[in-house]
Amino acid sequence: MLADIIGLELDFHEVDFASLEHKSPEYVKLNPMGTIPTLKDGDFVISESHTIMQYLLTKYATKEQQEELYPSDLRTRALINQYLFFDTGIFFIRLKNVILPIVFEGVKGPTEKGLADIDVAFTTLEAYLGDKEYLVGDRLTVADLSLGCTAASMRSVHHLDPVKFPRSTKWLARLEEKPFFKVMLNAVEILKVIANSNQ
Ligand SMILES: N[C@@H](CCC(=O)N[C@@H](CS)C(=O)NCC(=O)O)C(=O)O
Repeated sequence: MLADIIGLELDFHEVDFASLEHKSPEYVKLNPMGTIPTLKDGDFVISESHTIMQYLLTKYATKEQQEELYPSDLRTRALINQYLFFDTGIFFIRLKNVILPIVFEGVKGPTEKGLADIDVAFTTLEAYLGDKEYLVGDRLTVADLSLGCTAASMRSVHHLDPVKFPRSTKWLARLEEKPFFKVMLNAVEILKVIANSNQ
C-alpha cells in the first residue's frame, strides 16, 4: 500500500504459505523470523513491515510524501511510533494468536479468549482514534496503513461490532474506500477462505 501511494513499483514474489516457503532455509537466510514481508533492495535485506515502510519512505519518497505520511514534528512522529509499536506488539499479535493455530495447526476456529483479546485491542484503538478521522488527525499516515492492514485482516476471524466499536468501524470503512486499499481487501478475502477451510 505504501509503495502504491508513493508511486514505487515493487517486484513482488508471492511466498507460498501452504508449502511453508516462509520457513524454508533459503527464506530464513533472508529473514530469520520466517515471516512476511521481507524486502530485498539490491544487496540489502530487511524484514518487519514497519521498518520496511520507513526505509522505503526515506529512500524512495519525495520530501512532501515523507512529511505527509510520517511527519517530522516531534509529537506527531512520537504518536505515530506509539501506534506502530501498538500494532507490532499488541494488535497484530492478537490476530496472529487466533489465526496461526487455524491455518497451521488445524484448529477449527477462534477461541472465545482469542476473540475477547481482539475486542480489548479494538477498545484501545477506539481510544486512540477519539473523534479524529485518522490516527493523528485529519490526514492519513503510516500508522493508519499498519493498523488498517491488521484491522482489515481481523475480518477473516472476527466480527467488528459497529455498536461497540463505532470509531474503528468508521475509520476502517474510510480506509477501505481508498484505491490503494484494494490489495488489502483481496488479501482479506483469501484469508477468509483459508480461515474457514478447516471448519
Ligand atoms: N511484525 C511483523 C509481523 C510479520 C508476520 O507475522 N507476518 C505474517 C504474515 S502477515 C507471517 O509471516 N506469519 C507466518 C508465521 O508467523 O509463521 C511485521 O510487521 O512484518
